[in-house]
Amino acid sequence: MNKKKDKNKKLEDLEKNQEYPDDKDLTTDQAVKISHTDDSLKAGVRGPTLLEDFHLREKITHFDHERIPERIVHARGAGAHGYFECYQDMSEYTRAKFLNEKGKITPVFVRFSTVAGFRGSPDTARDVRGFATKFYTEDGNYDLVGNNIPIFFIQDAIKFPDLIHSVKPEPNNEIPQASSAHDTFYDFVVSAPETSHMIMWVLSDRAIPRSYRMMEGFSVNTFRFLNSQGKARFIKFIWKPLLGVHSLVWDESYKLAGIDPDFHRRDLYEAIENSDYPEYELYVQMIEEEDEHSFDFDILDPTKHWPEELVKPVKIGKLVLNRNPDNFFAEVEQVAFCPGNVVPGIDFSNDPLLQGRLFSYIDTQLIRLGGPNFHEIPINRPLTPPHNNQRDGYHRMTINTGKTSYSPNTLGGGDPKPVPGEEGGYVHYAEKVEGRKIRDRSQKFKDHFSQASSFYNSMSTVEKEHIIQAFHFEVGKVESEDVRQMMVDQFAQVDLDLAREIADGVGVKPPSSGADSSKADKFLSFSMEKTVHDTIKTRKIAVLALDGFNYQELSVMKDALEDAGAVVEVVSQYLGVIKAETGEEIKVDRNLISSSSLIYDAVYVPGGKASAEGLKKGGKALYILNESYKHFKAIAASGEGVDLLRDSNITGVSCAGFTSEIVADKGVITTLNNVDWDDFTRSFIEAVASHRHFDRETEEQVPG
Ligand code: HDE
Repeated sequence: MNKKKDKNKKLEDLEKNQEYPDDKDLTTDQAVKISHTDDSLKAGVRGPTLLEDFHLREKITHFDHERIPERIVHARGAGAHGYFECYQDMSEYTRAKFLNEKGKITPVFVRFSTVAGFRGSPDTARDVRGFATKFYTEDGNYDLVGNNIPIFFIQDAIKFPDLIHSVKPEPNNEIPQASSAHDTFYDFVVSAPETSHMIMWVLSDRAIPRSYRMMEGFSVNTFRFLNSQGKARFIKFIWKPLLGVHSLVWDESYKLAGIDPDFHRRDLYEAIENSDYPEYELYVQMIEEEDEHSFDFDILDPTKHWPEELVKPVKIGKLVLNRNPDNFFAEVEQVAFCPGNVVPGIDFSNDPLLQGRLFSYIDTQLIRLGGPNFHEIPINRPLTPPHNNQRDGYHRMTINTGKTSYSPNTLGGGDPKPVPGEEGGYVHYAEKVEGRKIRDRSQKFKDHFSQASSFYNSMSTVEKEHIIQAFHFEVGKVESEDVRQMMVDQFAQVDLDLAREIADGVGVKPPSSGADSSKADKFLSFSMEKTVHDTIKTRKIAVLALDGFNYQELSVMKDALEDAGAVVEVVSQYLGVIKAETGEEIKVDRNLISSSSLIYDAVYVPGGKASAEGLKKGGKALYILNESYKHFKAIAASGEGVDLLRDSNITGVSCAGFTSEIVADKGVITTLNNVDWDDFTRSFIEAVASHRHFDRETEEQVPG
């Protein structure tokens, strides 16, 4: 025995004193250093390649196996690391330790995603966004796997495969990619009217967010908080972004799919690299067990929202995303969320959608990540290693020691042992359940339209207009006239006028009767109109200039915007530098050919005769202005820059005349000269902060 120990010690010493390849040395997977990698081993320079080339074989074999199946839904995504800070001790409601101490910090990893598209599909498709958070808590990992829309399409998990089959590309020709605008999806919608409420949200601007950093996140399903006395409450979670909830407009979203399919991924990555860390506050809505039946809707029905006006959200903490992943595959692709990953203090409800989800996520990881040991992949590991008798299987990393892998045991001292509830072990809520086995749903689940009408009634005029346009686009792409007619008839139960508008746009008969949504409850929290409009932090603004620009104007504006937290890019004909009319030079960030109004929130054209004249010639600058106008973005111009604006197709607004005035008209801010520059920059900043100027909506549209 001692001899064996002695031998092991010698081996350890030997290992310590060896010379190993350092991390700059190229080696095989067996750590053999490689002396030549650019040619395979051949019998003569023009001879056949030899099978004994282990370096070639290993490299190609590994490459052949690089792909894993993409997620069946939410395949397209982006992720970030960060932390969660608890604002207040919530132990009155939950024993979850990460919520039991003011100021407590918990590391997190978040993955945002779209649902329908393949892994390489465009970020800006009209779709629900996933917002999944893994909290690495001291109680173990807790996953809050939510979406940016507070409800869902269906009420029961058994219909999920049908829903997804209908929205995915059609099976005969695999068209269309990342789009719900096709026959099978709307055929499902009219066949399953429970989808109506969700369709209203998905056809609203919520489904085309400006940024992952500017959307809410919702748990959707009903969970429970459980305190240490065993008292339970029904809960839903909400994430609210500090930058407010903002969207693109549809024309912009689908063009962005071509201009920059990575738009949201890039936006998240760049914000974190610039230390503009995305921040969200976590709120919880709580309903006492005794109030379970006090609402018009069933609180277990995932197609129903708990309006904030009825169930006030309590702010409980903040999420900060402050680190980009080092390796997309290892972290973003391999992260495995599951709504069933809960910690003591958080429990489930009987929401039938949630119950099915509890099964689905682990099941999908088994195929996607190749076996039952995906919790050992670094991104999925809890902070402390797990201890249990699970063993072996594909890709097992842990080397379990000892010979007992069963419980109870005496040979291993009985370890690992269960931990009683009062010492931190998970205890399920002792809910009393009884009932007959039945395939049915409760009566309130069967009201599919009240909240959909309420949602429509809560929208502003512009939001309603955008919903109608979205119906025209989506249903307009449905080839089956029957399905188009059934869509109109179904949505007459949400609002008769809405259905008539849809009918006009998609060429079917308008309904003669239907619901009047103006009589439905109005909840302002459904609308995005009242969101944050007082900051331009992280907004991207293009400055269009060529040689001969006015240095004073450009630099004052650039400084003011950057001081307010915006990201300013100088866009010019070519990369390099441009020279002002007074001789100063400034670096160009992007050339005109690679730029587009779509990647900016706003645009500014400084004066300088040669610069403005030159910009008129190519057409691209005029196009950028037109398109920015069409997409309701803030525009500013000064000096001769105003001429450029006048030469564009923008006719619906007034520009500064020949006096020293500042004219602000529907988000277009102009001045000729000699004005108070503080006032000018402030007006532009306010216009950018407003996000979009929908008062242009009724103006004649410019081409763009
Ligand atoms: Fe998911 N969902 N889902 N889902 N879900 C998946 O799990 C599923 C639902 C959500 O970034 C899959 O790991 C069923 C609602 C997000 O990795 C899969 C049902 C909500 C993500 C799955 C639902 C979500 C997923 C596919 C109906 C909002 C991406 C890959 C019962 C609360 C997580 C995977 C990530 C992913 C099943 C409905 C959110 C197949 C069966 C409702 C954010 O397991």
